[in-house]
Amino acid sequence: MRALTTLQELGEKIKRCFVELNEDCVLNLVREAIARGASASEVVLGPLSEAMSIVGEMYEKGEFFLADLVVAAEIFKSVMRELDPLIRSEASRLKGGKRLRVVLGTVKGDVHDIGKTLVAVMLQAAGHEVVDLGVDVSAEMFVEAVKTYRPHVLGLSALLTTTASYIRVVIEELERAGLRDSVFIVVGGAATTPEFAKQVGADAWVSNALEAVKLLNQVADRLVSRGEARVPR
Ligand code: B1M
Repeated sequence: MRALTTLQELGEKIKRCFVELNEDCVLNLVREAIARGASASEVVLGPLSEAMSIVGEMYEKGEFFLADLVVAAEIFKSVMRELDPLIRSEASRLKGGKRLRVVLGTVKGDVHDIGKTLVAVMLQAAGHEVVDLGVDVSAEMFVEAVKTYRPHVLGLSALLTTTASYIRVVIEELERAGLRDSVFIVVGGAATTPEFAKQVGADAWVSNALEAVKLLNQVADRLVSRGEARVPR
């Protein structure tokens, strides 16, 4: 008798269909994985994100063109649209008792928004208030947003090696404006690492959206125990 396809095998199939840029195949397999008990965030942060990295590597090797990256991004977004209610419901189970206000954006020169948007969606669903500044955000805009919204946390995303160094510029501008110590700075995105985050003077680095929620829930607890967290106005 043919063995039932395991979730791991389904994950591999999802990756293959994604790399073939076959949207219908990806969506059908994602639906099957969910029906068989996979969690939506598991699918998005697992096989789907891994497949996106493979697409990126193929682009780097010249096996894919920029147009293929655009198609891959559209497929990823289609899956995220379909799984959005499930992702939100799963993240809402990570809800801590304390809410933080978070300002989030992809830095100047960088238009990659899929990962940053996923982080925003999961943080919101986990009960935090998120002000998403979008992509290509200048240091001045970040400083203005910190002045306006007085967030507990500032999330900076960078996917390009050329734009990652701009994170340092943002932090220096915050220092100049006397705002650096008012906010906990978290860095993420493919062009960043924990070492990089430390070098540029950020407070933390996270690898993915789930880690971002877990970290910010811990930060919320820490700030509350120091009497510093407040329910966002
Ligand atoms: Co571009 N791109 N791209 N791209 N692209 C990369 C980043 C690249 C690594 C591909 C490669 O060559 N291997 C490469 C950068 C190389 C480098 O600098 N070292 C690259 C390049 C070169 C470029 C262009 C320069 C290509 C060109 O024009 N010649 C160009 C730049 C445009 C610009 O920004 N100025 C470009 C354009 C594009 C598209 C527009 C076609 C498209 C983006 C569409 C969009 O975002 N709307 C695109 C894509 C799709 C990619 C890859 C393939 C996938 C990115 C992605 O969406 N991943 C990418 C390869 C890769 O990243 N390995 C690549 C899925 C997403 C869920 O993961 O974004 O990592 P990620 O987010 C994760 C974590 O990183 C973390 O949590 C997220 C969710 O789990 N995280 C945070 C991210 N931000 C966070 C913030 C936080 C916390 C966690 O704050 C609290």
